[in-house]
Amino acid sequence: MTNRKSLTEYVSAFTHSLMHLGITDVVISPGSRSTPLAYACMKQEGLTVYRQIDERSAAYFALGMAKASGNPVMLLCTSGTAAANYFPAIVEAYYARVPLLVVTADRPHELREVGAPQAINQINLFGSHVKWATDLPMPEDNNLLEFLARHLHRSVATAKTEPKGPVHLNVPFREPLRIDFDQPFESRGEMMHFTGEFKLNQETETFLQGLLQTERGLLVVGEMAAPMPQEFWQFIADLQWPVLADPLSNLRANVKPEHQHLIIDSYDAILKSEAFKESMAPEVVIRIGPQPVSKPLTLYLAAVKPKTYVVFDESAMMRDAQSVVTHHIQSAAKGLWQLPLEARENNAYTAKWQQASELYWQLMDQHCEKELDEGVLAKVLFDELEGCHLVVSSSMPIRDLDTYFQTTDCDVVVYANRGANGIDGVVSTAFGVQAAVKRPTYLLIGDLSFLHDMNGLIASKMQETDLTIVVMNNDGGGIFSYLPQSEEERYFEDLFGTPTGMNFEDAARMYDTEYASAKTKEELVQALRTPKQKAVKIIEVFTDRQQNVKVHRKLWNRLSEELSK
Ligand code: TPP
Repeated sequence: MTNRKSLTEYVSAFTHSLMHLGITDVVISPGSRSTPLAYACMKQEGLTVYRQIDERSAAYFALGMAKASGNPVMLLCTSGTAAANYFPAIVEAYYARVPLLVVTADRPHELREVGAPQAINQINLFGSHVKWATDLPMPEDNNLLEFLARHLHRSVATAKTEPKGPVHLNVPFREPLRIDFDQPFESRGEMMHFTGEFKLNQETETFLQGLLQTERGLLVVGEMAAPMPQEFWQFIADLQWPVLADPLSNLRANVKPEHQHLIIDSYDAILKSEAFKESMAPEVVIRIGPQPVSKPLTLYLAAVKPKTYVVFDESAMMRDAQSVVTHHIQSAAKGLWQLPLEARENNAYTAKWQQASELYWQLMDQHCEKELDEGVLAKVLFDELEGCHLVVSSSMPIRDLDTYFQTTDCDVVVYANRGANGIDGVVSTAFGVQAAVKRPTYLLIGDLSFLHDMNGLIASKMQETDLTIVVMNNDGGGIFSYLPQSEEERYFEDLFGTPTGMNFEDAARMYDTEYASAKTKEELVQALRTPKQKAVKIIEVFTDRQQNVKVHRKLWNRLSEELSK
């Protein structure tokens, strides 16, 4: 039997090591088997505990926090299906490279696989979707504490090493599970940890310097975790290549007016025009970050097959779904902008991209003036944002972000779950982002995605928050109307449209959030500008799926016409 003294010492050493390793946030879901660690986390000075009763939401909450802070967040739950509910968020964290420390409490070894209640096989439960998994030993009365400290050190270091990701610690506890709150803890010393900088070697530098001489070059920037430093902006100002900035690159907001013309934020639309594409093939493409959201860009690069397509990626698993990358530089992206570069003049190739982009935004202004659809309403939201974070869901919200979010000097930081593109857990991700940044946060989400994680709203009952949720309610999955399935009427609504006929006013009442609805641009502006009285506000925007497709296509057709002139 584990005695209370050893148990207390073990969990105190556990949380003490977490502090030493720089873990500051823990998300706990209630359950009995995790009791000793849950108590220790509550007791540990410097650790902030967040709570969420639904483990699926809890894991997405932790994911949102870790995404926004860049620091691993610890999850703690009891044994059984509680642990299994972490899985979707772990998958997302793995592919999106977000550091998580997933701690699942377990039965002691003699109660595994023998029919004991709430006992499932938790060893390697998350399979190949974690960077490392281990089953810790029982907290017995022996000399385990140094071993525990080293395992925690390895866990946190693994989660934080690029490519970052989740690590799973399975921790068995034997009853009784209560600890002694008054037992003092004396650390036996922690291991110190230092890291080194990875630098490009001379050969790589020379190679890149050669490529940068071309005038027909494109710099593609995928999702970026942190705002770019001043050095980056100087580099692209000197380079004078078009910078195709994914909506998650965070290069479209907080951009000084003198740099805004360097950012091409309309390529997703421009590259739908055959006339434009024909004359604009690049000689060299350099990409930092993952593949952008834009399908037209992906298809374009796959079709052009640039002679030189360089990707900076710290991981050996370099992201290249189209097999078009010709050079993988296994390094942090900053290796690129740290290259010395002489300032160039604006060239004709870049100027053409910039002119097309200017034309796009002029047409967009006219379009938004005249038309009303989900995209136009999304733009109303984007134009209202300042001094906040924005989380967007998968499906049309991320695409609307790509189409309608114009480069601005306003302070908006954007996140989405693009590791596995799920429509699940998005409400909780937004709460997690808010908890990490402690700023007003907005969430743009479709009705099905919102339904998927409505229980995420429980987070507002457990800790302070400040979240405005704009639900685009088009009564079902709007994205499918843009896909080839929509050409076949049979079963379309049954299998893809999946209307539910639901609206969220009653849900708002149930979760005690503020509620407003909007059908027009003016109503949405008013709902956004009316000061929020409660921690969470749901603004439900009613749109029509068929109308959305019609209006979207009008925009593309008009742009194509203008670009072919
Ligand atoms: N289940 C998960 C967890 N993730 C997915 N990406 C899907 C299913 C497939 N899927 C992609 S988009 C979509 C579905 C079911 C519809 C989303 O509808 P909604 O959230 O209302 O957004 P809209 O398409 O209307 O923009």
